[in-house]
Amino acid sequence: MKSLPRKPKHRTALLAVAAAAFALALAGCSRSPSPGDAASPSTQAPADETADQFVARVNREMREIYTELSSAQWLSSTYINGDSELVAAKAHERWLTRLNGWIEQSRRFEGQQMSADTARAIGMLKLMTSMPAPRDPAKLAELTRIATRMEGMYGSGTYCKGEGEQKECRQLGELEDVLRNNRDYEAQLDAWRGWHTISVPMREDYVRFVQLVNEGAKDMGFADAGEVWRSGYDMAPAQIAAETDRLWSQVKPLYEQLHCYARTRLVAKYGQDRGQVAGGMLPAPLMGNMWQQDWSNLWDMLQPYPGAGSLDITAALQARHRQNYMEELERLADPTDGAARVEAERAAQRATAVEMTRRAEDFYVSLGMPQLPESYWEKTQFIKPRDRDVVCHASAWDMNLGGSPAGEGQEAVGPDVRTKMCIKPNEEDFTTIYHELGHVYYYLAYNAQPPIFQGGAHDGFHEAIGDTIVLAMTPQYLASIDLVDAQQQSHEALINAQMRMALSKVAFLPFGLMIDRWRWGVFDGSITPDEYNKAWWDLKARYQGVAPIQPRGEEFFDPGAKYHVPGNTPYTRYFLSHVLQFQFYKALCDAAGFKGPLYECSFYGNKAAGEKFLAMLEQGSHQPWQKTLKELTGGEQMDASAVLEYFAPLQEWLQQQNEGQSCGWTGAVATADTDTNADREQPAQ
Ligand code: X8Z
Ligand code: ZN
Repeated sequence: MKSLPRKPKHRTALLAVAAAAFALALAGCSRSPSPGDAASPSTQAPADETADQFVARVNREMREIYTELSSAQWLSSTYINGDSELVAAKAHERWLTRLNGWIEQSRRFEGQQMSADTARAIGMLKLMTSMPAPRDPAKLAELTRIATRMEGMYGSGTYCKGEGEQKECRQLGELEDVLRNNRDYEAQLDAWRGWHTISVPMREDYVRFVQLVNEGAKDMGFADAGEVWRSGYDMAPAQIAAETDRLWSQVKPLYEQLHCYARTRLVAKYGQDRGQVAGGMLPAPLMGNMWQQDWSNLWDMLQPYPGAGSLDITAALQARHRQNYMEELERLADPTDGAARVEAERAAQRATAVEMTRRAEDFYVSLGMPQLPESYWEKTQFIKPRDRDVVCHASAWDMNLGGSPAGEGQEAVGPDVRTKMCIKPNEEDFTTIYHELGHVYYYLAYNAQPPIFQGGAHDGFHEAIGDTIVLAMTPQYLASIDLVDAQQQSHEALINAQMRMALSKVAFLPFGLMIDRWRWGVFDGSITPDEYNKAWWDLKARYQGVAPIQPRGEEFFDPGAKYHVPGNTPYTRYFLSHVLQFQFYKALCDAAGFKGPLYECSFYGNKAAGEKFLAMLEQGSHQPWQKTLKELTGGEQMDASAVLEYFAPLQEWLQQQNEGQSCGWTGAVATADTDTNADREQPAQ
């Protein structure tokens, strides 16, 4: 589910914080409500109901209607066509209508005395969706149609070139493979530009979408939809914006060093003209990733000490895949049968994906967490289906909020959790599985909470769980599972290991910020539709120091080529997660009694660390996140000093490497407009 109702993965939130979360997340039990009922905004609210009774009823009703929403959204994400789109939009319409009804009913209790829990639950209702919907039923329905359509456009996005017999069509996965593996300049440009054609037709829908969610936000008493998003952090909305600035200023010097080093290497590879863009920025199509959010795929170019501690996880996974394929071939009655060989290849892909997922599950189980339920293995989408379009962007789903106990005449229903990915045997997908299982274990851990509190402490917590485990995937851990060779202990090997982590974690930080800087500006009107693309590239320049190699004018809609924009998933959560995960990691290393330097710690197999982690997950969002953070780490603030502690050896090494270079960038961005400057004021707040 998503954002609100949608993908849970992100969803985390459920609550107040969570806003989105829940959208889906809820659900359960029961049989499906009649559509008429669900669509009525004010379903029987007893006149003499107390606030406590109201919250209990909302929790009950949520469970009742949630499964319809999650099932419809699962279908529309795993089988994109006009029918599934229609069904998902309708289910979402019913959900948002009901949510608006609860919010309306809750106004009766304004100013009344009530318990802290009840007040929190009521406050969270308004934050439960990242898609605040207008009260006007026609507009609400229009909103859900647009949202479903945009996500379908992203999932089915296809770039074709050539005519007739020469025509060649590729989807995101194939275009990403080019950026991942092919260092040919023209091939990368073509793949990058090609993917950015798919979002051009979304622009009009997005403009309308913004009008509609803003109307919904105003109906609820917020200034705009961005303010709704910023209200889920147990602090004033303006304060979370300032918090992200503070955290960014802590880590920015480290990012600038990494940027400088990457630029030197790119220039060495492609030359002065092609290896950088005017002002010293990095060329967007050459960073190994469609959005320049993770530079791990440039390992061949950026590896500090080739040969000192090989960390080629992708090669090891591909070898496993080949082995699985050979085994499938051996089972064939006629190994020359072409069709049977194709089936064998599919079976091997699935087997490899399942093996990778089992490996990730094993880490959680080693901490004392339960095995995933059997239904997870039956219902998960592991690989890309051949016969239909799906949304490949990875997500984790809680289909029924933990199921429900047996009622009169009803059987107990267990939790139904799933992930949806198009797994390939490479390092990026391998770590993404660990990330997704973090969401799944969070769902399972907080399923005992009432539906309204089934969310992350805040949405950044939800994103940080699996990534905390990824930090514990040290070279020693990877060697222990036979993915890399036994590791040498040397400074060179350490720097290699740190670089591997930095290309994913440090490179991400400014990207994690800029997306919502853009959307906050779009929602508050400081970025208008006639400058959507310009503002996007201004922010890319300002925060990431990344630029396209040729002007990208308003005939494009480049934000729509990033999943979370058409999918309407708030993105600040990922920035926060990239800070919090280091805090969690440090706390769990302490719990495990680890005494060495932070970057060497793996708590794989440590039950004391696992117990502490699980205790945090079980809290869900029933209390302010500051309290939950304190219980785990001893502090109540998000703080990037653990990031800096972790990367201290690399930062020192980078400074040496960059000596004599003039680092940093200025921002004359290659948009159609030439007055763009990376240093201009940020659009939103
Ligand atoms: O969207 C995701 C996850 C699902 S919550 C795969 N991530 C962000 C992205 O891909 O843009 C994880 C890291 C950032
Ligand atoms: Zn996630």
